[in-house]
Order: sequence, then C-alpha cells, then structure tokens
Amino acid sequence: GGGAGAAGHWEGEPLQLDTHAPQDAAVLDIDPYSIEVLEDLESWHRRLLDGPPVVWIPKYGFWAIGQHDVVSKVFSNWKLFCSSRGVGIEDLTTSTPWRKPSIILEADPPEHTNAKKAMMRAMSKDTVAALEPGFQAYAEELITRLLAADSFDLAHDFAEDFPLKVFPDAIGMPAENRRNMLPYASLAFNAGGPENEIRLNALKQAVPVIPWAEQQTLRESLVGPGLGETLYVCADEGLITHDEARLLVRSLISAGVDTTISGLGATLRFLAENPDQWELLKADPSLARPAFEEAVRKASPVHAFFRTANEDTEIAGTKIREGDKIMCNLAAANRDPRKFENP
Ligand code: OVM
Repeated sequence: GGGAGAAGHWEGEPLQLDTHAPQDAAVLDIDPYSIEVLEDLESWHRRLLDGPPVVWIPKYGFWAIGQHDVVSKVFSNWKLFCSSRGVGIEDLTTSTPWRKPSIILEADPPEHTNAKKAMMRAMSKDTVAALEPGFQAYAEELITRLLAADSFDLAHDFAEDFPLKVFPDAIGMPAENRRNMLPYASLAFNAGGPENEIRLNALKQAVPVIPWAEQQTLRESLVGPGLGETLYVCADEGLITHDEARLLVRSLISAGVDTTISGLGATLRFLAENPDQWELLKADPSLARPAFEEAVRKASPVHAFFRTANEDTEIAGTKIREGDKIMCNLAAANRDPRKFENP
C-alpha cells in the first residue's frame, strides 16, 4: 500500500516500486515469509522486539510490529486499523481474494456485529458445556487405543485425530472426508501470505477439496443438530441472512481445527521436552488449562494477522498512511519480555 515514491526517478531509471521506505522509517530488510525465517522464528521475533517498535519491510512494502503493547493497541482499534480490508498481505479493496471474505474475520462493525452475535450464540457457554461429555468420551477412547499400540505419532494420531473427530461432530458434519479440512485450513491461513512457494503449494493441495468444503457449509449437508444448525436457526430468526449463516459455517470449517491441532501438538511436545512440567501436571491435573495456555503462548498457532490503516495516523510515533498494511506479529508479542517474565 501507500502512495507513489517521493524519491525522484527519471527517464531510463526503472520506476520505483511501491515498496519504497517512507521517509524516516526504520527499515528491516528481511522476508518474514521465507523458509529461513520460518525455520528460525526466534531471531525474527527478537529483531522485532529488540529494535524500533514499528519497522518497514521493503520486500513487500508493509509495516511490521511485535511489541505486546503496540500489537495490542492496534488490534484494539478497528476504526483506525481495520480488518475489512483483509487480514493478510492483500488489500481487499484492490485485490481479488481466493474466496469471498469471511464475515467474522475480515469484517468490522457494524457488519461484523450480528455475525459475531450469531457465532457467540452457536458457541455459548451452555452449548460448549453440552459438548464436553462427547469430547471426554472420545478422548478416553482415543487415549485407550493409543496406549494399546506399540507406538504412535503424536502429531498425526493425537493432535490431528482428536479435533478432526470432535469438532466436525460438534458442527454437525457428516463422518466422511473430514481430513479434507486440513488442506482447506492450510490454504485459509497461508492465503494471507505472499505468492511464494508455501502459498502456491497450499493452493495446489487445497484446490481439489474446495468444492467439498463449500458443499459442507450448506444446511442440507449438516447431518444433525450442532453449531452449524444453530447458525442457520439464527438466520431463520432474522439475526443474520441464510447466506451469512453459510459463511459462518465456512468459518467454523476454516478455522476450527488448524490452530487446535497446533495447540494440542505444541502442548504435548513441550511437556515431552520438559519432564519436570509433565510431573507437575500429572500431580495436579487442574494445571491442564494453564499448561495449554502457556503452550499456545509459546507456540502461537497463528503467527501474524494484518490490519489496514483506514486513515493517515501513527503507531508509536511512526507516521502511517491510509492504506498501509501492518503485520501484527502475535507470535512476537507472545514472547515480549516487557509483558512476560522469562518468556
Ligand atoms: C474464517 C477464518 C477465521 C479465522 C482464521 C481463518 C485464517 C479463517 O472466518 O473463515 O483462517
């Protein structure tokens, strides 16, 4: 985003890209979406946390932030830093996204308000409490089966298996083809990045299952009561339209398993790597929730979402122009020593 380069160019010199650094911007010449960075997230996050609070990433022409208080402030101000122009690199006002934007993730008030109300109703405290026995029963069944085996794969047989069973059950989805949710979710998350190999690969893997995913969002595809049907009842009652109910079911299918799988996997992995913590948890199972919360903090199943500046403004003293994209690095914020002691 942003305006044309102020730096003079003349006949014969290639036109400067929109990715020029704005005047006085602190520049961080790094590709946050490169394999090298993804394999060494800590150094990228350290550079965000140890340097100036707002840096310009020239490779793509967006801002990046990572300090907890700065990220928090941007996320709390939807009027200035909106979601409706997209939470990935692309500005939805000028690009064609891979699918119709989400009405809960890529939306702001007032459009966002009733969508959120419907979602809150579908996942009310009572509904969630009613889901618990089924989740519990399958957890017992799964653990019994895994313990009977000679060995099992923690990621595939546990972290993926559990959410892929209980969550689609909760939505009211049919039993078949649920693993299709994995490539679909992978695209939902990777679509927010640049057109690199990771994104192209996610697209390639997901393309065959996109029609399946769209089909699953229809009311007649649901096989029983559940979160999906509750969303359609919200439409029957006029809170949202039936097309919006369909898009909210799509949100459940898009975002319901990926982060849960990462969170469960990270929790068990960290416990395996820290046997003293495992002993503490075994001695006091009520520590399960804080253990999970801590794993999610440390692993950040979502690394970053973008916001778009809705008008000229500033962040921590840096001038931001209308249309500028801001990469808000949750994963860095979760490791900010200003916020967390010994993060
Ligand atoms: C959605 C949705 C919500 C959160 C994450 C996501 C990045 C999608 O509403 O579809 O994937």
